Amino acid sequence: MTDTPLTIGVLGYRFMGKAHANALARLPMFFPDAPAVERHTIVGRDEEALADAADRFGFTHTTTDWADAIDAVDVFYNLGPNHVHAEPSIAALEAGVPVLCEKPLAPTLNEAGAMRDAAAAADVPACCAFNYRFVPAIRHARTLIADGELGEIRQVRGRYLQDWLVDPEAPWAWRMDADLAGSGALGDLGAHTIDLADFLVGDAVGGIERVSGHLETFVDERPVLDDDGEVEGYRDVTVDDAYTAQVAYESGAMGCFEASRFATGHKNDHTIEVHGSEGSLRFSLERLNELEVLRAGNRGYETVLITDASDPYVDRWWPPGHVIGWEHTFVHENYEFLRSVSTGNVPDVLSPFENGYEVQCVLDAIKRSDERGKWIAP
Ligand code: SOE
Repeated sequence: MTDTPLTIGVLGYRFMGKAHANALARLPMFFPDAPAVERHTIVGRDEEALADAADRFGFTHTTTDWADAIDAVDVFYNLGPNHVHAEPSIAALEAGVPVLCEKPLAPTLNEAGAMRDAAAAADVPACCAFNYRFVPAIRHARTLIADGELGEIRQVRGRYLQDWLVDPEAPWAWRMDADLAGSGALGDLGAHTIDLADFLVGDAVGGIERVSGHLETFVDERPVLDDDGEVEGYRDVTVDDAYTAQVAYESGAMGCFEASRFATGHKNDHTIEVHGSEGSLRFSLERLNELEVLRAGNRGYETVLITDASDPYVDRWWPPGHVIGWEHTFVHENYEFLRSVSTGNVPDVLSPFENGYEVQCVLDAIKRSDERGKWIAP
């Protein structure tokens, strides 16, 4: 591992920019064996906002041209809106620069395929940032399943419920536009659940044989606000506000998935349940330090606090019971990704672009199934 810090370039400085910048800043203190990094260049369109973000997030350079960033750094993070995932990520890979790209990989299957192909042709890590793979409780669940503690896997149930669009006057944003986002709750939230289900039970249930999907848009136009927060007009919502999907796995196991931005009372409730012949488990992001486990012979679930030093990453933080939060998943993810850049070895806890593409195939099949009103093979 060289002593020279890896210079990091980041496209995007809002929500995901802050999550990853925070993660990069935490690494030296909590993961001293991570490669040294320099928060080098931050990319965006608004120079004033960029300068402020660079100052707050500890980046030394800014640019409004992502190509300049790719030329200047060792590693490129694409944290922008979905419609800017493909071109800069492909350009970085063609320049031999490793890429971490936020989920979903792209708005369309074609763009995701081009990203997958660029990653296959490049000799550097290219990963899709599914941060919930890095929750200690999820990793404990994955070990229980892999060790056969649940027996034969029969059903997996995932739901990602939020309520930030219940107000019809909530303003329009890029996540509501099919050309910019690809889909709504399906790609924004469903991508996490489809990936996490595969991460947990994929080895046990095989691939997805067919899907049946249903998408709905409850509010079909929203206000566009000007710089003063005043309504200057209305714009169509061209994506789903909620989706449900049924999945048939090759093993005969069944999947049931849904997401909503209208689930009043649920703020960020990503819940996964797995039922096997010998037991079940249940995880909810709103209680991310806990895992509920039901073992054969027990009458009900037991709630286990996953904060022991033996649990993944926990020993890096605090003693047992001193719980961690949502932001820690990004620290774990950055640690694993940057180590893959430094060593060239991409562990299976990361999601290479090939996996991100497979998730995109499922999202696309769910959307096509809804359009045709029939089961579709991904
Ligand atoms: C949507 O509100 C969102 O920010 C997703 O885009 C993220 O991927 C998810 O982790 C939290 O909710």
